[in-house]
Amino acid sequence: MITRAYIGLGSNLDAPVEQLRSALQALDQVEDTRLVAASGLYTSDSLSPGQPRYTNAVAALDTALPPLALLDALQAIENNQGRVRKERWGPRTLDLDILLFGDQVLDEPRLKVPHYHMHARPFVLYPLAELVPADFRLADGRALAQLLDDCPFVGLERL
Ligand code: ROI
Repeated sequence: MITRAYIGLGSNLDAPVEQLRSALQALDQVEDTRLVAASGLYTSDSLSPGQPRYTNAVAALDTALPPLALLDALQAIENNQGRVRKERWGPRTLDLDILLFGDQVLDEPRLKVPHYHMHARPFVLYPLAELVPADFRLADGRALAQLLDDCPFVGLERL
């Protein structure tokens, strides 16, 4: 079975734009997985004060992997691109989050889908909106158009 998954990409260290470009290539090379589309790149201030600005994007993948195997593959890409986990919300060379995994709702210790914070993050919602139809709904039924209405395009710059 093939599942359409949406991945949030973020970086605020070591040439973020290059980090995201490499990550998109790496996503296309994950086993049993194909990169279907990528949004434009967006920059915004960090939600945690005192960090460099972030560059973010969203990618659509088709994958035959189950969700936790995809998560393992994403963490391998993060590690490969020099991610060092220090503080929880600290700056990072690369952050890859599974935002949506088909129509699945998952609440597991390692993986909650739809991603818990995505509804409040313009740097996730606006790039996602580039990749899906206007009437798109998250797996839990929330309409993307409503989330966008509630989350103004503030502080976001499309490169
Ligand atoms: N802020 C922005 N703008 N983009 C991110 O990807 C991001 N990621 C984070 C925190 C520190 C919450 N802030 C962010 O983890």
